[in-house]
Amino acid sequence: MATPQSESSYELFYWPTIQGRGEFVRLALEDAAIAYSDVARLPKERGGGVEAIFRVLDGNGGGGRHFAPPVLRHRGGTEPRDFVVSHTACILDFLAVRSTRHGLLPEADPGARHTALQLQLTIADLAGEAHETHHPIAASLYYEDQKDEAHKRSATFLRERMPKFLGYFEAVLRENKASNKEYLVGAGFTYVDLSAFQAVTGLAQAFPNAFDRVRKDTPLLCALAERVAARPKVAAYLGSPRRLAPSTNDLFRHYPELDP
Ligand SMILES: N[C@@H](CCC(=O)N[C@@H](CS)C(=O)NCC(=O)O)C(=O)O
Repeated sequence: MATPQSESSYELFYWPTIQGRGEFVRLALEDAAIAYSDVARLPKERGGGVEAIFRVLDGNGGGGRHFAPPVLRHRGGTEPRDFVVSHTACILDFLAVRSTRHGLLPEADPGARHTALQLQLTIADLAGEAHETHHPIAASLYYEDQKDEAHKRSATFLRERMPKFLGYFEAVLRENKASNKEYLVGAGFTYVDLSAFQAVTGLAQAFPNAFDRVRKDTPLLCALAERVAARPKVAAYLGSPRRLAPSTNDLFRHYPELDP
């Protein structure tokens, strides 16, 4: 198998300098050892750069128009051929269903697909609200231009919404544990566990004080995140240059003033 950064039949189109929503896809590709190109991180001479993202959004990637990255292109497959898909949850569902040998969904349980998708869409909602903590008015404005609103938005997010989201995933894990299941989808490990790791890690990094306050109420979720981080392929990825460092350009951002 080629290394994940080499040319391959899977191509991810995502902003090259941030983890963002692309990271949910990167983690799935890495854990499943699916070879892929992170196209916008390639040099322009090799078809990379952010221009590659705009080409695929504009429908010049061979798979219709797409609203926003991440976008995944699968080239030269047998079924379906040259497929292009956007929206994080759709991409993960596509990857998981396309080949159960990737191990992103349990083979035996057809119901697991929709349980996984429903959980992943809840993570998408959480990601959207986390973004609003620093961009409550408009993504097109600088954080500095919406700081007052960001204070108010992050206060309610940290007081009400983050505990509700994390408490929900904790309750799912608690119920699964009662029947000796250790992952978010009862039937076994799925891509949702990888995304939950990313959400927990992102929130803990962005809001260390607020996260410390919910940690005691979410022991199973925190333990799941640790187990995911220790998966050999995930651990190798996290220690590699492919894993981008957190920053104040990212989806999960640490601004000390928003995390009293
Ligand atoms: N629902 C989409 C949201 C995609 C999204 O918001 N992408 C961001 C980057 S993480 C973006 O570049 N959006 C541009 C825009 O909405 O105009 C998903 O889950 O993938």
